[in-house]
Amino acid sequence: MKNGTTAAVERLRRDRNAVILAHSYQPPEIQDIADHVGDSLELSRIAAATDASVIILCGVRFMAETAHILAPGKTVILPEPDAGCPLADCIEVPALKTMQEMYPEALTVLYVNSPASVKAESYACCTSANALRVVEAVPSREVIFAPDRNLGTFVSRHTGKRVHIWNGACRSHAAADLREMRARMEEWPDAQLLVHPETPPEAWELADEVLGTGGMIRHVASSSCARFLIGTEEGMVYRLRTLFPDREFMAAGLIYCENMKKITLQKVLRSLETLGPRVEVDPEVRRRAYESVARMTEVSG
Ligand code: CIZ
Repeated sequence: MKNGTTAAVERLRRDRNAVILAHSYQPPEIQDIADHVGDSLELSRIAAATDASVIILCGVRFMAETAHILAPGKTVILPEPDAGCPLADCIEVPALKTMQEMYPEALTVLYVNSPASVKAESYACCTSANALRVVEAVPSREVIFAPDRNLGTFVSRHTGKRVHIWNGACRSHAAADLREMRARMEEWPDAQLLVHPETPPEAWELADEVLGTGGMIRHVASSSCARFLIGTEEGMVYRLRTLFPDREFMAAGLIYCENMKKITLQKVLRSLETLGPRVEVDPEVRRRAYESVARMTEVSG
């Protein structure tokens, strides 16, 4: 039976013509109530195409900003305004411009985990699902890749481009504990280990596949393996268990993002009641960031 909060969210979502989008790292109760659960690429595409008037973005700030860049006519709401991303916050416009002056031949590819103001200074954005394809498609031999150094290293190893890498990291993924990963591998020797490219390259050496969350879902769907160890934020284990109840999943060590867990059902309900807190990107920043974000959505994951 539905509890009172869930029922109230469902009623108000209809009354407000709202769509609830949740990232795969969100808590189970948010994934369960969402209209769509996915990675940044999927959520961006849905935000751009939806005919809902209100987008409730259950994720972190840069995701809500990206939705507003793509859908400026919509009311975009982040139910917890303090849900930020330390990786996104580690890059600012003046420092990027200094790097661009150092490498004048390079076009800038920006991981979507970045502020709107910095996106406005980039050639193209990407997600972990399409980083290799986006970088390959950029019309320059040299690329500045920011802000995640591990994803940048992955891009540098797997594309033909000369890549200048910004020295930032997702602190949750960068702290992945390799000893714990090895212990889980001993516990489930028949399992495949899937790790995210935001984890350190040493983790990739242990893994069967290095994939973003969308890639993990596609990999499991096409694999005959029964068990998987998951080396990304722990919300993804719930997502995979929901999608594939006939398989087994275990976290390959604790990778936990406290910002992703700040959104609760109560906050979603309050957002539907008050139509806030809104995320609005400054119109001039939006205009300059739009093309870069659109280039990301055009490349397959
Ligand atoms: O692209 C995204 O949504 C992030 C932040 C991770 C992933 O691999 O989905």
